[in-house]
Amino acid sequence: MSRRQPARHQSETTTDTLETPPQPTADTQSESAPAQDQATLCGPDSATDPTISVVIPTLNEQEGIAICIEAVLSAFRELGVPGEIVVADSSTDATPDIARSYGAVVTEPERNGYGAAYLDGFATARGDIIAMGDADTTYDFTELPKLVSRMHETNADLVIGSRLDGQILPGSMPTLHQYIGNPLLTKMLNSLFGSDFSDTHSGFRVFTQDALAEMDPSTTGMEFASEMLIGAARAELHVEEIPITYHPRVGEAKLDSFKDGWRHVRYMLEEARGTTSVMGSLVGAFR
Ligand SMILES: Nc1nc2c(ncn2[C@@H]2O[C@H](COP(=O)(O)OP(=O)(O)OP(=O)(O)O)[C@@H](O)[C@H]2O)c(=O)[nH]1
Ligand SMILES: [Mg+2]
Repeated sequence: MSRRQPARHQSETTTDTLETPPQPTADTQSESAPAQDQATLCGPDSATDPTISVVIPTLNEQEGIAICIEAVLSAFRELGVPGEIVVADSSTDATPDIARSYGAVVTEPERNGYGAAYLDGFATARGDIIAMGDADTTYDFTELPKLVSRMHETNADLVIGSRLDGQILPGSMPTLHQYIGNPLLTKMLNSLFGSDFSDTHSGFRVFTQDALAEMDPSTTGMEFASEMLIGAARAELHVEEIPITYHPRVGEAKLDSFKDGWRHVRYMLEEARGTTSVMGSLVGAFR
């Protein structure tokens, strides 16, 4: 991975704010969140600046959102810094009500799509550090502190949780994705953009606001995941990867394997056009 001067890291603020305790709705699957969780949560009206913002896109994730938020709250407690949870929601189910009941900031993206949701959430995020991840319990947000620690220890701009270098639990990733789709798409991106990522489709990432400005993503669909990393490679950001455990999803998948896989391929080829010998890179990658 290429290296450059580390991006700015502001010192961590203290955790002296107490927000309104959560009032989970009746349809929340989990137990009530302990009041102490709120000691480090910056809600929508909080005057405290969060150190970290966790941005979660949601499209009908009422089965997973509470579990994810509780894991984030546990991570904030462990990190000992004020944090906010931004849920970029396009749901028609109880997801936004559950998120609000925990004190999350809920935004309503104007456009549909995974990328559009993240763009909306990132625009709202106030923390110097931003974390991103799904609301379907596949990523374990209690692993967040180890990504943040790696960022601080190495002055990284971006830390990626790698499933392919970590543990993929049974039932969490279709065989086609685990052994063909994700490795091939990862290899393709690395070949075209001279990078060395181990899992370009991991959606569990932590980065600085400065790194976000340099990656400058703008796509609205699932190709957003590739676009961010192409931006990171081009900007020669300092990227670190850390093995994570990938868990089975709750709720219905929103990903369309072939349609979304093709969006990534098409996006990569369009981006690479004119900047590199596309055919040469691809032949080299799969020789
Ligand atoms: N707001 C919003 N969120 C979305 C949209 N599409 C997907 N999401 C959310 O983005 C996250 C990633 O979508 P997933 O369906 O989990 O896609 P995936 O992780 O590639 O696929 P799985 O492996 O099946 O989980 C989830 O939290 C979704 O709810 C959308 O159009 N709008
Ligand atoms: Mg998912």
